[in-house]
Amino acid sequence: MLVKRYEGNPILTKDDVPYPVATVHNAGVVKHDGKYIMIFRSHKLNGRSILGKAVSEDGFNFKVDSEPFMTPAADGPFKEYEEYGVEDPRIVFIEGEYLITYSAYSGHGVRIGLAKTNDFKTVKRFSLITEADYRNVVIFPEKFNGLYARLDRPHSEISPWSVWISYSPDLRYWGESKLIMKPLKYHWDEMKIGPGAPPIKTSRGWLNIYHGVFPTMDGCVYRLGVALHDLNDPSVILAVGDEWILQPEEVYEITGYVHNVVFTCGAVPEEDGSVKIYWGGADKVMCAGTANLEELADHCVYNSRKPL
Ligand code: BMA
Repeated sequence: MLVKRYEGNPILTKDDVPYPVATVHNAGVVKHDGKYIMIFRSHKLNGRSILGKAVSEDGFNFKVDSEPFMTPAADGPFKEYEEYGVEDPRIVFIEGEYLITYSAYSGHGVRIGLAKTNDFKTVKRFSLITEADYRNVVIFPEKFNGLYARLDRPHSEISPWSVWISYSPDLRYWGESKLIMKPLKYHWDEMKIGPGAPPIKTSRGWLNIYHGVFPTMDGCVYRLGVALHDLNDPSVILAVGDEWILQPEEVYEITGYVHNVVFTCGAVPEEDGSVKIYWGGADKVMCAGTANLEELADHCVYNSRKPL
């Protein structure tokens, strides 16, 4: 098994949150000042989402702040686009600051907001960096030829939901977009794919842990897979593991708010070559597991399917 589930799963549930929520899931996680910081999504009891913060010494035992970290903007240009909630945060550290990309929902659709923080005490919204309908934006933790790079997943009925790359000089204006990976017909990720955790740098390439969706008579199944991007040119996908690395198997992944879902927004590489992967179980609880970065790269390379 490539991903070993933490024996104490789920690591965080609504019962750990000191304000009323129905779920705790789809969290971005980073290491900051020797501690693990988790920014997680919760459904409030009206069905709309907010973001909370939890802190841990060991990456598994988290304590939740007494107040939410981000709620929909109450005024300014973000208000109109966050009316229905803020969801699925990803965090990356680049050039001295943490960037948080999150889904902003409103009656105008779903688009991506970018917020910045240095300390996770205060957070400042920077820009809405896509129009509707986009989800799953992850920013690379390094620049390429002086440009920021991001993976994203536009909504399209013509070409199935696929992964694109775009570049920006300033995090505000994005362009040079290119389609780089598509779902594969009659395969576990045939319906949709989307970036998951921000890409992780390894000696063999950027490791991209993504989610794939398969439609069944009993609804959709969300699983995780892994792809390897070229270190110097992340628009080049070197290999994609043909098989998933994680699928809903435990009770807390099979039943919950939405059943049969494992969905990642964050993974933390460690100095010993392991990686802690965090995922939402059935859109209701937070789970963690560990994997080995070399083994994940092997998984991409030794039984690879084509990205396009
Ligand atoms: C996606 C997003 C995720 C969610 C997943 C499974 O479309 O809404 O936040 O985890 O569906 O319900």
